[in-house]
Amino acid sequence: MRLFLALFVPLRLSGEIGQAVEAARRQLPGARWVARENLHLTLHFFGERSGDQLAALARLLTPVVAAVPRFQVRIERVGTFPERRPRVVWLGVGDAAEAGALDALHARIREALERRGEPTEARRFHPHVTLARCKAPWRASDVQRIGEALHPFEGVSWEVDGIDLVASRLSRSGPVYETMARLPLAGERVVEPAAPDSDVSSPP
Ligand code: 2AM
Repeated sequence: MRLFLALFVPLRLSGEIGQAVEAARRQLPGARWVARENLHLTLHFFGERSGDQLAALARLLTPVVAAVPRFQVRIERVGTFPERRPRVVWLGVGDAAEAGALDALHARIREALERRGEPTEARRFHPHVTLARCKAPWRASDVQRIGEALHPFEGVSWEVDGIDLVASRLSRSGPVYETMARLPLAGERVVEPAAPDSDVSSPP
């Protein structure tokens, strides 16, 4: 199976993105748009793996991810790549603090994979949520039109409380994603219950 680690856009927000891109859909000839329920940010792409390898990766990564505190992420910027012959439209991560938390999660995962001898990408992490892909490159005027169509979109943000180890199957109607393992981030800090107050009249 083809495996990757993904941060899915929560469904309640992917609808909002879907509405925002509705106008842009009409602007881009020949684009394949990602289904709302599939909108995600890839943290690592493994490629073809066996069931045993999947289990080993889940065992390796579960404690690594569980040590990372939850954080807010914001998806807002619109971009296209590659720069010269653009074929992908994506949404990028918001301000520096949020991008920093995501980078830190990515770095932890990458270190753990490298320690295990897993191949990782040499190039810099470029977190993005792919909206649409096209076989033939768009013209500069197409790219400008999509930028304008998506301009009113103000972005969506949410608290990241887990990531998914996902298997991807190709079907005639596009990729079908199945979460094989859910990897939760660190939970809320447990607050010790206050000792029973014996004297309710005492000042705070
Ligand atoms: P993309 O959104 O930039 O296309 C499932 O296919 C996910 O894995 C997609 O989000 C895709 O990223 C990413 N992906 C697919 N093939 C890849 C590869 N060879 N290297 C890195 N990421 C890949």
